[in-house]
Amino acid sequence: MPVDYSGTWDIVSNVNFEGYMVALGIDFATRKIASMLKPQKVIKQDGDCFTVRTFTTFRNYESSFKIGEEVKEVTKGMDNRSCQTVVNWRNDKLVCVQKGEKKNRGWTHWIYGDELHLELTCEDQVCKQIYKRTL
Ligand code: VL7
Repeated sequence: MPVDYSGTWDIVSNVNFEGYMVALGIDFATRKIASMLKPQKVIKQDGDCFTVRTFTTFRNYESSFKIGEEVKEVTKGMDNRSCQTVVNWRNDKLVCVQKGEKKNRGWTHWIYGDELHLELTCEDQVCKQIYKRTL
């Protein structure tokens, strides 16, 4: 059985979110608000088609993608940049490359036991988040 990311996931840890936001050029005031947030991910997976919704009390973000298909992504409500974005499988991991103005930008998701892991990368900064399924 292939891995299924579908579900509702609540953040339980968030390491170096600040460094990631600085690398994206997010201003001080927005970083102070964003650092307090407890994002929830709602993921719908239908084969190789995904919708990932990130909800917070401040802003929400949604991305839809099909594995291997490059799409234009505008990171609206985050740093508001345009990227050429593609997500691929690497074994059971979801590996996203966000090509654009920022070097080395992307994210990787994987599931470890009952945890959803996420690494967000921009330039030399890596933010590591862990989510658990809502009960
Ligand atoms: C990554 C936000 C910080 C601006 C607001 C904070 C609002 C919630 O890329 C993401 O998810 C991927 C992988 O799951 C799928 O789309 C969302 C959120 C990081 C970066 C920028 C701070 C302002 C946070 C939307």
